[in-house]
Amino acid sequence: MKTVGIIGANGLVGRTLQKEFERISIPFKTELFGRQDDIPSLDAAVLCTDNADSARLCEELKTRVGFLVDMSAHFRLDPAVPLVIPEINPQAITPHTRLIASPNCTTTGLVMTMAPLLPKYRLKEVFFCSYQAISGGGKKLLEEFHTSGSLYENNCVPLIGSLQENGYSSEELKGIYETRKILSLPQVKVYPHTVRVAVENAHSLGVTLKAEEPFILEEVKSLWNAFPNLRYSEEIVTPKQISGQHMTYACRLRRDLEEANIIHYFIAFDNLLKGAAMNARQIIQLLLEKYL
Ligand code: 2RA
Repeated sequence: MKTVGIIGANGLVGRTLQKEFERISIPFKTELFGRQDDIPSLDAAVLCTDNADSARLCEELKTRVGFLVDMSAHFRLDPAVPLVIPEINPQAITPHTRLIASPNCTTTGLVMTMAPLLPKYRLKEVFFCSYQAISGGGKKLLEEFHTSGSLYENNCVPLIGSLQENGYSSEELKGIYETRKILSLPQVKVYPHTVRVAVENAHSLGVTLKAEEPFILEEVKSLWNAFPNLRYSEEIVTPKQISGQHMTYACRLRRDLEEANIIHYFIAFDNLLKGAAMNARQIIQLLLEKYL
């Protein structure tokens, strides 16, 4: 029986991943590790660690672990490392791949709604404003949120990650560059604005999307509903409602009042599931089916 390790098993993503592995009956053994533990030889491992630990562990483990799935941002933009969402670009994993990066949670929700449209529409530009849950910031932020007087209490905080010299936040830059890489659309223009809101779990985004062609709303809805793990809802969908669910939801689709090649919509998804642990579990399943 194959053995898959979860490294950083005590963080929010690590714990959610344990539950994901328990939920599905797949034939492998799971072993749990802290980020400082000695790691034995494994068939595969998911690194639920920060950039620095992931960089160190990938180097250390490359001869002992068959496949590494990294949840941090460290390798995501490395051209030699596939950045994979199994519904979108499983083909990015080749027989030679040993290290796979799992994307940023906000980018994941966004591209889940862009990818299904690509066969019909040439997407040119996307603007989004995110309403990101506290759980996306990890266990410490969640604890801080539950402490009275927290900056996040009853608030919206328009900075996620670190502020860069160009005025963008690191989270916004991930939205730009990871979107281009996952969708293989190096020219697509991405206008991100990321905000942390006083919601415990599940991210949401307001999105404006521009294509070369005029959008047909019923066609967009059908393309979304035919895509795995994505649903269009005619009712409004809120993060609180869908927290704990595996689907990414879109709602409030409308065509721009002046330009037929622009649509606006809202999406909500569980950032710890499709935005992180579910995506990692799907990558492991894909590896088991094809390469392990
Ligand atoms: C966040 N996307 O919500 C980030 C990291 N997981 O903070």
